[in-house]
Amino acid sequence: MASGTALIYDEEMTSHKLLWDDPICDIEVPERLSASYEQLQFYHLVERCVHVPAREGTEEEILLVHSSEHLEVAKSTQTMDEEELKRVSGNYDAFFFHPNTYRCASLAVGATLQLVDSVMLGKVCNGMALVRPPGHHSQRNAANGFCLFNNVAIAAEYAKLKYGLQRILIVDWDVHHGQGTQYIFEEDPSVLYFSWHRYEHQEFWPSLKESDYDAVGLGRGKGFNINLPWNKVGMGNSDYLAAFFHVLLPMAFEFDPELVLVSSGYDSGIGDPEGQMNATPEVFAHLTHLLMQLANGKLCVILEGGYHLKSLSESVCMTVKTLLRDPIPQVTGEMAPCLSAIESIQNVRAAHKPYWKWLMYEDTSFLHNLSTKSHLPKKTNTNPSTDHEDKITNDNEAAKVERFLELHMRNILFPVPPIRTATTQSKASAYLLPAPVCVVKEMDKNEVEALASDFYADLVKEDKTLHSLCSMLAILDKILKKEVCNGIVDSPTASASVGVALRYSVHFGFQRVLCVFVGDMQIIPNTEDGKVLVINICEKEQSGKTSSKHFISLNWKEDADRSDFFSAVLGFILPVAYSYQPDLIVIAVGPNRSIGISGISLLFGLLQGLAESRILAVIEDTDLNLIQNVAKALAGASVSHSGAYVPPTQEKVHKMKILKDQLQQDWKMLQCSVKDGI
Ligand code: Q9C
Ligand code: ZN
Repeated sequence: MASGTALIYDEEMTSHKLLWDDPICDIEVPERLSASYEQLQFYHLVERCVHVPAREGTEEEILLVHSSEHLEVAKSTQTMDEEELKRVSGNYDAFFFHPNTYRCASLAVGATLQLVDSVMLGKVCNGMALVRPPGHHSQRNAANGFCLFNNVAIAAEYAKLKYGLQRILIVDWDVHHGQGTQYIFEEDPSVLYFSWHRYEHQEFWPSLKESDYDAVGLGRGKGFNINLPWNKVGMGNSDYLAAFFHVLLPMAFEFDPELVLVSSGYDSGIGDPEGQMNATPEVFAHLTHLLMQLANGKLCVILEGGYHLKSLSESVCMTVKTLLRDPIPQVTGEMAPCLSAIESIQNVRAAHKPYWKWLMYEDTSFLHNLSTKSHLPKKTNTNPSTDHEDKITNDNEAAKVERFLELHMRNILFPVPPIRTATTQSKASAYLLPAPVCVVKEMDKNEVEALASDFYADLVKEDKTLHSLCSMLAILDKILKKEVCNGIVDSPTASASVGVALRYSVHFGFQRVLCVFVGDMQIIPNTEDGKVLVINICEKEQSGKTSSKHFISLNWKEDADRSDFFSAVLGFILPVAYSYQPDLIVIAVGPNRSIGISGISLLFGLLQGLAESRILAVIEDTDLNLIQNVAKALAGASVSHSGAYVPPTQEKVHKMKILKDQLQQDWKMLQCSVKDGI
């Protein structure tokens, strides 16, 4: 399997610059590129990447998307004087030409295609291209919004042609709508295009009706264009994550792309003058990590917008760090999407219900609201307490941005353990594990006996229990002391091991431990009020155990070889986990598990976004294949699932809805509709 992260940067792309006064275009400066690259150098991320050179895109490649007229106009600007350049630029909405613009735009296309080639040929697993000018506003026959050629759209056509790809996902997290990309693919079912964007009921540039949630694609492309309009400024980390959990990711898993391209604009980040949003740089680590679970990890990130130099460059670093598989920093702030975000999410889900099996059983009885949607900004606010402040003074705003970015500096510099995964040599699993693993010496028996008897005196009387506790505690200790990131232990008595692990971690000082049980296990009741959240995934309801805030029972039985568990992980487990913000995760896999191996790998992969990636896996299962897959997931390998994802049955959707309704006041990231009285 491919490993490594490509980084593409060519200083020449800083030569494209504005030569005259233009208050609309003057934010698209060369420093956007150089500052991002310098920050990558500062964090020593450049030397950890595979350097891939840029090249010029060929005319043939540009013509995959653009008209020959457009190409000829662009070429003709190379020899123009300033006056002529200004005149041609005036033909477009928000674009400027410089004599070297054609050369730069062609390098931007070529750099993007070099990245696609590196990933598709297996030279690297993923990568990022720092390019200028950006691309997603550019259309077949027009420059627009600082964009001349649509780098990402060309890359998608190129990948289809050169590698025969049939399903490509484009995720556009830039704060502007990539209307250019939408127009290019709106009739094409082989490219799924997702964009969220500042919209404000069509008040915000480019102010198009077709940027709204009801533009779902045309003809054979119906259902393959997803617009999530933000109707308020101030959207933050939880709004973005909710959009991924409740809209993009389920669609993406059902679509099952062979390659993921990101139109990676950071004007959706905090401090940006265009976006006016609140998401901190850490959120881009999470978004990147979530997308790394698709397409076997084949992820190409291509720069689009981003105009606050500090916010932009820190967010670029977060993205590259995540591509390199460093632990994921925690997101800050209360985890609850705002009302306006929930409204948008609900609307796009309803609009897409006819096209996605996963949405088939959605309740859309509120649909009459949609037909009366207003194109005027709503001045009234039905629930101000859950909404962002509309107006903040500029002084406050700047200070707040500085504070956030300072906080972020602590996050990005947190130490990276040199070794990711710890295990003991107790079983055959050790030599099956992918490197790098750290084999830990078991803890001394007497020490453990003393330790565990504090908590569970009768447990340690049994010799095999004591033995497995020795292994588990040795590993847990390394995780708690941050010597390793995660660990895996096989235990004949998983529930006992987990019971002790939870007590030990809370004793150590952890405030929130998320514990996921998969399979039949005797769950030792926890007395650590609120410091442990249990999610129990099993086939049958345990008698007398109904769900409560800190004990959630999710009954889920997967059909053999048909993985429908993704919808429960995305729509339920992740939202609960992100609401809780654990500082450690313990996952126990026991006998009679009702979830297949690919579902379990997915669970491990996705939960690594939390608790700074600290996960202890306790496996009570003799299936070496399972242990191997869990170890792989912990080491950061992407899940390969051979297109086995299927949507859940109506019965399961119904079950999940009841649980969601019961728990969404406690775990607010579950909220994805405004009906039922949020
Ligand atoms: N009144 C990108 O972020 N603003 N482009 C035009 C006209 C243009 C943004 C305002 C913003 C373009 C790649
Ligand atoms: Zn933008």
